[in-house]
Amino acid sequence: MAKTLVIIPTFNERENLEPITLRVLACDPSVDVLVVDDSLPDGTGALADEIAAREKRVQVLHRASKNGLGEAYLEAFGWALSRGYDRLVQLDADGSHAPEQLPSLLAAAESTDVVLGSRWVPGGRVENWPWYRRALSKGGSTYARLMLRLQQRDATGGYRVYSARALEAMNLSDVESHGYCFQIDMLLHAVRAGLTVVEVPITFTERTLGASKMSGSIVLEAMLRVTVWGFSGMGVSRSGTVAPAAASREG
Ligand SMILES: Nc1nc2c(ncn2[C@@H]2O[C@H](COP(=O)(O)OP(=O)(O)O)[C@@H](O)[C@H]2O)c(=O)[nH]1
Ligand SMILES: [Mg+2]
Repeated sequence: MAKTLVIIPTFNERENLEPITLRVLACDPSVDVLVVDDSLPDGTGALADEIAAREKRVQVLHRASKNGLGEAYLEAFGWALSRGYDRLVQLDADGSHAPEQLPSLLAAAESTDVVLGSRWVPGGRVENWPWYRRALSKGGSTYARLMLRLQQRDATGGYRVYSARALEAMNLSDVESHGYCFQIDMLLHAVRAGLTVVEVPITFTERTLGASKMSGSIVLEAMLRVTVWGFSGMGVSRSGTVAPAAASREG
């Protein structure tokens, strides 16, 4: 059976951590959990250690400072690959991604390299998001799709499954995005590596506890990087293949 790790990034998520971890453990008895905590004295890291002491399937990766979601995930991917995990799941700590939907993502992962939990395909939904977050998410995905010629509808979502084989093929050493642009960066890397990507509808529910870490600088980073990638030919060509300019850049 595939060895699966659910990676939960945390930054100031003390109220959310225990419920989400227990829900993940309950929804699939075969998965392990890795909490990747960017230290903040709100005690999330200490709570993660307490949970890990009780639950054999939970481990914690402590990072010294907050350097963004991208770096936290890259460190976690390296951790997981070096320990022989076959499938790596990304899942937010704040309850927006329902662990109860994990079986449908994992089922899709049986026959594809990358699974995107998608809010913007038929059957996908967003609950309790204010209009501006909805617009930002939909607008961001649409802009990335047009600039980079991606086929996928939800380029910015953070509920995903990667096979270890996919991550190894993706040349992660040149992923530089810090904020949520990391999700677009990863999708672009997957497509450029010729991997198969499938979208599975999810219901995304806005958090009820704690605060979002979304900020103006995160939005700006995504806009700038996607624009630069688009104009420098890093996207996918009209025929759906990697553009020659981009392909040679990789070599
Ligand atoms: N380790 C780590 N986790 C982060 C960082 N920024 C955000 N997160 C986590 O990423 C997930 C999504 O963040 P959130 O603020 O809910 O984003 P939103 O849903 O777009 O508003 C949550 O689990 C956060 O705790 C970071 O810099 N480091
Ligand atoms: Mg959130």
